[in-house]
Amino acid sequence: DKKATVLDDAAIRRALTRISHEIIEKNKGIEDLVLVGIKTRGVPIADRLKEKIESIEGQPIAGGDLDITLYRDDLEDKSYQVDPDVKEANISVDITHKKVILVDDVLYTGRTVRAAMDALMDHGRPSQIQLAVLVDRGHRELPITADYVGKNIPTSQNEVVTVGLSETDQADQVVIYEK
Ligand code: 3GP
Ligand code: 5GP
Ligand code: MG
Repeated sequence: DKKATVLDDAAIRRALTRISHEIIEKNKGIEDLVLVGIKTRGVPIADRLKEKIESIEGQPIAGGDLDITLYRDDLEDKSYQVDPDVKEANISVDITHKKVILVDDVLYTGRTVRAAMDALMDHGRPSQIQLAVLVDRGHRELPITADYVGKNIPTSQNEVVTVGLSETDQADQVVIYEK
C-alpha cells in the first residue's frame, strides 16, 4: 500500500544540486575525485551529480560503477540472509590516491556499501572513500554513515522505499510503501 510520496521530481533535483555543492565544498574542489555509482539506481544518480558538478566547476570528473548482487531472492523473506557480493566493477581510472565517492539510491543496513568498499580496495588504495545517498532509511547493521544525504526517511522494517528515476522508471519520485 502506498503511504506517501516523500520526494517529487523538483525535490530530487534540489537535493542532488545541494549534494553537488556539498561535495565540491567538502573536497575544496574536485581534484582527485572519482564518482562511483552502485547499480542499478545509484548509477543514474551518480551521472546526475557528475553532470551538475562538472557544470559548476567547468572541469571533467572521473566516474565508474559497481554491480553488487543484492539479496534479490529474499526481498520478501528476510529470514534468508545472504550478504551482497560484487558481481562486476567498471572503473577505468586508477583509484589509488584518489578520493572515491560511492553513490547509491537507498542506504539501509549498510551491507551493500561494505561490499562496495571491499571491491574498491581490491582495485587500488583510495586516499579516502566517501558516501552519497539519495535516501537514508535507517536500520544500519554496520558502522556506516553517509557523508551526503538527499533525505533522511525514518522507516519501519515493514515499509519499503521505492526510488523512481526517469532513466529507469516512468518518473522521478521517492515513495514509501507498507509491505
Ligand atoms: P536498485 O538496484 O535500483 O537499487 O535490491 C534490488 C532492488 O530492489 C533495488 O533497486 C531496490 O530498489 C529494491 N529494493 C526495495 N526494497 C529493498 C530492500 O529492502 N532490500 C534490497 N536489497 N533491495 C530493495
Ligand atoms: P543495504 O545494503 O544498505 O541494506 O541496502 C542498500 C541497497 O539495497 C541499496 O542499493 C538499495 O537499492 C537497496 N535497498 C534496501 N532497502 C531499500 C528500500 O527500502 N528501497 C529501495 N528502493 N532500495 C532499498
Ligand atoms: Mg541501490
